[in-house]
Amino acid sequence: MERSFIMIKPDGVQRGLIGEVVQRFETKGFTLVGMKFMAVPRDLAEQHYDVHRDKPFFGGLVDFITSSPVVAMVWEGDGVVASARKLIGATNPLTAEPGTIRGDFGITIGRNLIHGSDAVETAQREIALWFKDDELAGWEPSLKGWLYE
Ligand code: D4T
Repeated sequence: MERSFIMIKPDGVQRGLIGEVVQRFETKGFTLVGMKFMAVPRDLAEQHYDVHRDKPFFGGLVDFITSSPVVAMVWEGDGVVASARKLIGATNPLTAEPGTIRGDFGITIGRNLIHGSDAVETAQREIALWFKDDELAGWEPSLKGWLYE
């Protein structure tokens, strides 16, 4: 079953949006298989955003992600990677559609609340970066038959 790495960034935690974000993924029907509340070491933040290393916003982005705790999560379900990106909304919260997490709660790109893997391969890399195997708990929700035909 497909998995995605989802992180509530420091602004989402500071603004008290952990429950709101988790609820959106739960009520959509996805399954939580890993979750930890953590301070992010600088080298982990740099590895996570390695593709942006040469961008002008890289330093500020790493400063931001390491400034205050985050909630790192792994969610599972059919098509979860693309669906999570839709639930999250466009990178810039000002242009993100209402009804999405960024569209409902954000204003500026440097405070866009949440991260979601952008492809299945990226998700695999990010999950391996943030979680050890024994920190993930695969399980079968008893309501699976009411979510999938
Ligand atoms: P993440 O990776 O955080 O889920 O965001 P996106 O996938 O939606 O967007 P991204 O990789 O292009 O950007 C990563 C991260 O950098 C911040 N950012 C981005 C920024 O502060 N200034 C910028 O100009 C851009 C493009 C926001 C998200």
